[in-house]
Amino acid sequence: MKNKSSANVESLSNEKNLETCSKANKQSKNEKTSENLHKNISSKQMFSFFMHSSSVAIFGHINPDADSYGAMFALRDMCRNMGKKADCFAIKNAYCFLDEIFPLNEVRTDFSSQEFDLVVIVDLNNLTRVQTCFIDEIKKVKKVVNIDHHLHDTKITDNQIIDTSNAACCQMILHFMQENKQKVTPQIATYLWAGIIGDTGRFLHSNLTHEVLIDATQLFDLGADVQFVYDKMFRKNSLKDIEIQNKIISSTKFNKEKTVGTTIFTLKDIKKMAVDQEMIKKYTNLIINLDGVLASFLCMEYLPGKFKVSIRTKGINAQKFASTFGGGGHVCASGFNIDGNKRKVLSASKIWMKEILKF
Ligand SMILES: [Mn+2]
Repeated sequence: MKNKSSANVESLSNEKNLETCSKANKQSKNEKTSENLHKNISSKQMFSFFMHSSSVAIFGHINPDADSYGAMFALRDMCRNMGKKADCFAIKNAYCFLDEIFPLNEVRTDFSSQEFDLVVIVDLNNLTRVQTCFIDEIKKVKKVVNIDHHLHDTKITDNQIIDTSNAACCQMILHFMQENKQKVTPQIATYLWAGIIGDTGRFLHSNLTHEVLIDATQLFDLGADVQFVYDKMFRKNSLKDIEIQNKIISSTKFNKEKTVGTTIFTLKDIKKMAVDQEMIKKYTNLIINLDGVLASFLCMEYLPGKFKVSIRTKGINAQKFASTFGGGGHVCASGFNIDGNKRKVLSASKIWMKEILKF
């Protein structure tokens, strides 16, 4: 089944059930090694691309999360405040809390390379992570810049700032705006706050650093609407949420030692429960948060016969494991795609559950 998998590189999604990351990630955090800073251009050089453009198109990753949208909308507003035309491009997921935090009705899907002279790509650093329908048109644009915090093995452009010591891309946007003396309005601060809260699981994940707290404090002081973001993200539980947690707890298959678990949601399950995939994704960490569990797989059918597998780990390199299936992400939160039906995924998962303990 390995050869049938396709790229699905996970971001740390914002989740109600908070995540514990691996020791491996703890070791690497906050170290600005040469590996973290991949031949970056300076903040000033990056800003000159913005200065010398009149129209800016901004892209984040597939299945955008709060960090992706936060970085996109903050840069969009920065550009507009500089008197430029700027728009965010994305394919939205089903209506969810993100629609209530970000003006997703303003997101565009009709990207044309002729309309923009600068393309900005945030929160990803591999073109396969951009929504497929935009890629060909992006390649026609001469000026492309990239700001990101993921581990990477490919690059989109030489005009990049990659720093994996940041827990959220939104931190990098905050630094970028401050270094270039751009006003962080309360609205922009709220977008950036949402991104940091999303990617750190409201300061729970092991990617939490001194810098995250400093940046968060700054955003608080700049007028970020902290309670608004918390209300939308964490205080909107419904009976459906309980049903989903119930289903996960009752259907997860564990190994003998109860250290690895696999949960499968088929399209039929999702339809029967009358929920959407975004609602289920909020509980990606439910199993890994159990005491004693070292790894979990949440396999969700998103198109008939096509599954997204979200891996969560403690002390195991999920990113390396996912990369053997053409996926990727973070050390403690990664993913890959796989084709097949429920029976096939279940039988493959028995192998994953053994193999992942070796990573
Ligand atoms: Mn991110």
